[in-house]
Amino acid sequence: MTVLDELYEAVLEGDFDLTPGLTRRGLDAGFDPQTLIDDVMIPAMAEAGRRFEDDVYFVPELLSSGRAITAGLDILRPLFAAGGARRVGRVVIGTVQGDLHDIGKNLVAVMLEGAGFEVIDLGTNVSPAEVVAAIREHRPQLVGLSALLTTTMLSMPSIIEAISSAGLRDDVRVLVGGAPMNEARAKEFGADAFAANANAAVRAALELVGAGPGR
Ligand code: B12
Repeated sequence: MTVLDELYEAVLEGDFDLTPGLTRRGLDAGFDPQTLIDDVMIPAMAEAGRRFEDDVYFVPELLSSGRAITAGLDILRPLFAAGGARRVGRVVIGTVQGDLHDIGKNLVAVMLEGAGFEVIDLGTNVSPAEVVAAIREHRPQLVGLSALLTTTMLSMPSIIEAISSAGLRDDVRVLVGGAPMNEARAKEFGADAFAANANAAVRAALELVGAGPGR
């Protein structure tokens, strides 16, 4: 079994004690962080999700896989941050109110850091008032909102309305994502853009702050 297979198994099996060491071994073997995320960690998490949906995994197993991928990402995060020497902008990101899913949001945050953004991560279950307060405090160019539930995604328009009511809508662009989201919903909710995955999120974020390719 290669180190990549072992890392895949560790995330899938929720072996969060093993993931950091295996992630380091993957780096030592010459694999770049992006490969470890795109080709190993995300597919393992996706398989854990499929097992959950097929009633093979239940909440505890899924939580362990979530902890395992997070432990691996923690090893990679400094490398991404170091790579992003050029500062392209500041982003406030969070998972919306009522929603505790943070694996995808954390991935997006890590990759935005890698692309040169300063990321202020508000965590999960973030209220409209918290987003408004964070915009006032940190003055970001971009706000990223994540929702994984069809019920909680309905907090997105409330957050965007709160930003408008606070007179801050012209100061920030709003980028949204998460499994139940799509272009049409993003538009309906008043967001500026939608991205379906972390790579697309980086492209959209760079575009929104005017630092896209070619500028
Ligand atoms: C892991 C998981 C959990 C874990 C979360 C652990 C954690 N720390 O995040 C736990 C066990 C806690 C959990 C709980 C619940 N979950 Co859950 N969960 C999942 C699961 C299996 C995987 C989600 C995941 O992490 N995917 C991997 C990541 C990498 O993908 P992602 O989140 O989609 O993120 C990518 C993109 O969406 C995008 N993206 C994400 N955020 C952002 C933000 C921005 C700004 C941008 C641009 C892009 C972007 O980029 C990411 C990276 O590529 C999904 C099923 C699924 N296939 O999505 C169900 C799922 C989301 N859960 C579901 C449900 C119902 C629940 C619960 C209500 C209880 C239950 N019955 O299981 C609770 C709710 C808790 C709460 N209040 O939030 C349902 C939602 C149904 C719906 N349509 O509303 C799903 C779809 C499963 C299902 N089919 O029933 N869950």
